[in-house]
Amino acid sequence: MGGGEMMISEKIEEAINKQINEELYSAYLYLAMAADLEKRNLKGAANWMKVQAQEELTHAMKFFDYLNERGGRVKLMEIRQPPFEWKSVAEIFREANKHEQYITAKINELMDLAIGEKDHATANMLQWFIEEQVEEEASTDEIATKFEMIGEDGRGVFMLDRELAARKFVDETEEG
Ligand code: OFO
Repeated sequence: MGGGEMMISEKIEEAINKQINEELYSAYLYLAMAADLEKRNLKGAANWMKVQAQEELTHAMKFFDYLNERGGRVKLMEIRQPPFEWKSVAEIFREANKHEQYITAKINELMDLAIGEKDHATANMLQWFIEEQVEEEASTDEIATKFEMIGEDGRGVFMLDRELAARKFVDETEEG
């Protein structure tokens, strides 16, 4: 922390700690989904979810690093247990999409809080997440919709699974 900077408020510190937990839960949830997809032998879809889980860890770390940078205290909390099985591959991706909508709401709440507290640095950091959430919602919705259209058509599932196998992890938080 440089001299003269305002210490992060307790309210914002607490909210960021909660968000670190939400992001870690997201990783946990997507890993659980990956495990269910592995069980169904959908290796490509499982790969997509594993990459998603890795992304969530980078989101948690972005908040972790930010809080430290602002002189706040990181307090790790218990991560709740995610479900371990779903009805279908379509349901898995639809649930992932619903979860992303929930996370978007959390990010928006954080932004409202930062604005309310006139904490411009936090609002600026959150801007990255606001944009990221648009992408997160869009990608999960697109895949869920495709699986819903394909339904039980084995050929279609096979093709889409192959497409999802191509996803590779890139740490998007590193670009600022
Ligand atoms: Fe962290 O974006 Fe998904 O949850």
